Amino acid sequence: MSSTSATWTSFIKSIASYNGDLSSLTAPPFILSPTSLVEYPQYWSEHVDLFLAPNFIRQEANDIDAVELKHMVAVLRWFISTLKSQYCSRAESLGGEKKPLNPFLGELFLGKWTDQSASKQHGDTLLVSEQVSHHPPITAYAIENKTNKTVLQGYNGVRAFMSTTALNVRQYGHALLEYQNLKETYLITLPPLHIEGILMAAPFVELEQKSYIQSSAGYVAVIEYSGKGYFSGKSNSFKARIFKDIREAQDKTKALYTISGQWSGVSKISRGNTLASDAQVFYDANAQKAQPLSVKPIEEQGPLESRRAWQKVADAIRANDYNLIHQEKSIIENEQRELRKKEQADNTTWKQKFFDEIDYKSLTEDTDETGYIKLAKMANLSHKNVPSGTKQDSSKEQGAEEASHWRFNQEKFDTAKLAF
Ligand code: 0T9
Repeated sequence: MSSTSATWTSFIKSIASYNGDLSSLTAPPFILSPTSLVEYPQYWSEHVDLFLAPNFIRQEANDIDAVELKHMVAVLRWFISTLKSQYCSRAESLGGEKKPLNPFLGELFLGKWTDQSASKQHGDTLLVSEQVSHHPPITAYAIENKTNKTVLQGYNGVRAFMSTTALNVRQYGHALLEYQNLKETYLITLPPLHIEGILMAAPFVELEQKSYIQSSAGYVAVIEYSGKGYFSGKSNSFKARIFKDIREAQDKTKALYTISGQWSGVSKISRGNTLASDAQVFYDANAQKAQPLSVKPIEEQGPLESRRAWQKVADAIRANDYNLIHQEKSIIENEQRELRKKEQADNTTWKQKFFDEIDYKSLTEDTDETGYIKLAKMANLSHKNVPSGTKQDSSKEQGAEEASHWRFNQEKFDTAKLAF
């Protein structure tokens, strides 16, 4: 334990002078995860049934709610169901939050969820995830169900700053969820978070502030996060409200629905602005088992596929062999350096496989096929290069640059005819 605490102390010192570049952090082996960050998009769809659920919701004769509102409630339920996978799964499987492997440029992660529904109306759902940038690190992903014409696409990058006790993390990017049969699209922003427990060498994630889900039908969900010691006193708490539109969201009493509880446990839902004493269960994270995706055996994977590329490093991490970790990592890093040198000499750049960086300077509401600009405006959100969920009129957005955003190239993906 004493050697552990010594390396941990020096690690803490290195984070204290941390400059925002995650690759510069050299952490002791026991805090390393054998999984690359390029795998994390799988957490969006470990509850495939909820992801596809809106497709199966119909307007009923005695409905009080418009069908688009029913869809929004279902999308919110799916979103809440992703949080435990996204933010608690390392704590559950590895005993605490771990530092993921820093993906190399062009790294891929492919997998699928097979249809396990009783109705067999779900069909298979595919995940393609690609490291589209190394400096700064950005992962882009698409999750596609062709049977139900449902596509989630997004990209993600983080910036982190150490305060005295916690690592504060801001996410850049967003997700767009399209139900093509329903002709509805949803913009999803990514919440800020911080890593607590670092001083005690027992790190865990806590979400903070807000995130938004804006429906193309107008409805908007505002989700507020809190941890231990806030309004409910419990960790992983949230309160979400659904409004008719963003104007109504100025006044909480206008909420159509309120959902409150723990995203890693039970949450409840009521109509209106407060949770009634007889509120129905909205989602119970412990009652719904996550369905992990299936990935081809390593021997059948291509050289850019994450688990194949990192296999030796991952084995060294599992064996707790610090020298071997370092040795195997260096091989990958040197290869990457050589590749970049060669590109420079040849006057070329790396070509991303399935995603394009779209320059939004030249796009308008009408020419942006994804509907992102429109949805961001509907939610009063900035579409510039600012942390996800930044409001349009906030001080941070004033001087910010117009951003480029990473978009899924369906055509390239279809022509590649990948075998999953
Ligand atoms: C997108 C998610 C993100 C990635 C991770 C901050 C973090 C890297 C980014 C934001 C996913 O959709 C959701 C979940 C967890 C986030 C990670 C938690 C974490 O600790 C790491 C950072 C880079 C570290 O590893 C810091 C080192 C160490 C002190 C923590 C163990």
